[in-house]
Amino acid sequence: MRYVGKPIPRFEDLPILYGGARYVDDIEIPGVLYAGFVRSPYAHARVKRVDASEALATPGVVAVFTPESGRPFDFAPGGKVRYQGEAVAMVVAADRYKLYDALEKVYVDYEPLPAVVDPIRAMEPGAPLVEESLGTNISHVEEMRAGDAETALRASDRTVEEVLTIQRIIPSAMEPRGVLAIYDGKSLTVYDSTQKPHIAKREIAASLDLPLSAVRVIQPYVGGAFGSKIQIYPEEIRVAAAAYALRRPVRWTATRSEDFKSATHGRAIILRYKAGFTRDGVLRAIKGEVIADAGAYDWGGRYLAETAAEMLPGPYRVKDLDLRAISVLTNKAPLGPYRGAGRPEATFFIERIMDLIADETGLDPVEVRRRNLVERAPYENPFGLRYDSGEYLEGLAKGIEALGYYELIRQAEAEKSRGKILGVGLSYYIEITTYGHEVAVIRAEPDGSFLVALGIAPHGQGDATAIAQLVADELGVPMEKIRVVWGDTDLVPDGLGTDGSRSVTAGGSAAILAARRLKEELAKAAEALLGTPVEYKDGVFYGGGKSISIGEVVEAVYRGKAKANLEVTEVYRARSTFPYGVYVAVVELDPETGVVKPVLVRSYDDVGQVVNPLLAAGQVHGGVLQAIGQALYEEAIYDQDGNLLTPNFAFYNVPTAAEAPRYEVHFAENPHKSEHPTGTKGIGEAPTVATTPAVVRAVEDAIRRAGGRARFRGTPIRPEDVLRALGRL
Ligand code: MCN
Repeated sequence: MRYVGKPIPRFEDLPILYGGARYVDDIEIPGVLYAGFVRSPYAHARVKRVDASEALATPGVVAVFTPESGRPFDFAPGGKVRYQGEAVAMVVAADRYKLYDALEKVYVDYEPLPAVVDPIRAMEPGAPLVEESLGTNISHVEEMRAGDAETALRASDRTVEEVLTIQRIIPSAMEPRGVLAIYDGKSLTVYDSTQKPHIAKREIAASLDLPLSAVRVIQPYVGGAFGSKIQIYPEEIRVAAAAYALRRPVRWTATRSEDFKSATHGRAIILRYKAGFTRDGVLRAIKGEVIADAGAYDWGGRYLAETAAEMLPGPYRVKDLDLRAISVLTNKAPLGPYRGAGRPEATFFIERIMDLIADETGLDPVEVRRRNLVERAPYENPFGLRYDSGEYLEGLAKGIEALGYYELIRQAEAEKSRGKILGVGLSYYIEITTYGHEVAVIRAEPDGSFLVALGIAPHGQGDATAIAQLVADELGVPMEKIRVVWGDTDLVPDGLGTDGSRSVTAGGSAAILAARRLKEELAKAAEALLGTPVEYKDGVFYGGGKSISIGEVVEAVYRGKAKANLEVTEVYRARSTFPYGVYVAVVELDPETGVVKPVLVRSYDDVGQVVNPLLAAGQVHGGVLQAIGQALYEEAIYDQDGNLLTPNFAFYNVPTAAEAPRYEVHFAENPHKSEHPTGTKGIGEAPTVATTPAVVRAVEDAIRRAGGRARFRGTPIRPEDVLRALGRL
């Protein structure tokens, strides 16, 4: 039996279903202390004095760390806070109640400063400076030029100038951040709700001047992350530092509103551009600025602006580009990667441009894309990204066919006569997944089973099941004989964790290669034991008319009768790989209220080898719904003074099951495999990349069918925007 390609339910689920999965906050440690943070109510203020004396005198309070505590606590660097919710002090107390009482007794003398909230305003001379030492709020500019955009614009039949905006999003994982740190006199163990245990280990060790060998980071079950647990936050370092300083276990679990204010936000990118195209719908050039609203610290702004710019040409042939990727500091929570990280932004922008060309030329949106698409990979995009494999033109035709796009339009027309207003939208995407090195360790057990330990750090995706499938196939043994573990830096020497839709591709390839090398090791021992060259098949070595099972070989090695390495560590370096595909969205519009309901999303992805179609479809379901949130509901709103007006789920609207559309998930038949041993490309982010522009187009289509007219230049599209487009507001 081959496991790859089969819809096997994930084994990770059982503990979640019976309540046995332990998240950081579930881990009980005797004598643990509770940490909490005093956070600034101001978006921008000088911190003149922090008086912790009353808090310290409160019974049950063990310590208070303030700006005076210095490194590695690092509160209010430069004597300022730069966003609402930035921590200024940490209280450590015997229980949660005493903690919350004491937090109110830390008195902070703030001198409020004018805040800058709008990134465009932040770039203007005279704007308040988030970081004075820079002398500007522009923390980074990358000039990204290819070809000759000026000449191509002049040679275009038509040009258009616009500003497109994709709003700030709060990632909203079910489990907020949490840390539990224990110092036993020799080593520091940190339970951390993170996507990157090994990076957390490195940063914690460096901050505390501890050898790496003295720090162990354990990622327990994690209740989702969506990119917001990539950053190693000051809180993680501070909790570890407190445990180390106090020689007592210390824990911190963020509240929801604390996480809303101080975990990274996502998206928040603006494209100011001029584009030129021919009268037959071919995009010739784009010149403009990709501006990331980086928030108070440039943790992710630069990277996100650059990624959005690099991927802006998408799957299209346009070669003349002149872009400036700009990262701008503002008095808001720092920006970080949110599922898709730069590619949903790029795809929203370029697909909006394709739809604009369709509207301006009167051509069918599919035809516009057909006229602009790169025919096939390998292809080097104008900024040097090497699209690895794919048939883009053929993929469009197959996608349109598989998704029944024209049939959906016919149905929408037919429903109109029955008084139902539907809209149909389409998007084409290419995105970039997988990067960097990854590590796997495989160990043979004397009964012929295997333990596989991974440096990736899944937190809801089901990668352990998928990788068990890959390893079982490589070894030709039943999946029950493969146990996959992850999320413990003591089990694997290194790893980059789970982000960038890399886990199955990079982690799985490391695991396959480790298994392959282990087979070679065991073959050496089998040859010594049988005294003849051997061949391996399905858990058994054959040679000279004899056979010996893997388990027997391993047992013999453990007993010193033959020599072989029974544990193999493999490091795999993964080049990026580029999934692509077509998405179609159908929405229903209520012209009375302007409310838009997504009713159907059909996806067609070429992600190379699909390891587990059930899990891959699960990724599509979740990602599509998040992208619908982007298109229609979610937005982190700050007022002019930098107050977060959407500080919890009462104000911030994530879509629920009630808003979910019907899903129809398609994966390309005969997909274009990647060059990796797994043959896979990532699916973890593709749906967030592809869906938003399709939904936006569907809303425009519905408005047109209802007799209105709209071109949306930003998200989210709210009912009032729809009513305005219908001339009813
Ligand atoms: N898969 C497959 N065949 C492929 C690719 C993937 O069968 N060719 C399946 C695998 O079974 C795997 C899953 O899809 O379990 C996702 O694999 P992959 O595309 O490698 O992505 P990662 O596991 O690296 O996940 C990261 C990605 C990112 S970057 C974010 S953000 C995100 C996401 O996954 N956050 C999530 N999906 C999430 N899902 C949940 N439940 N929670 C999050 O926080």
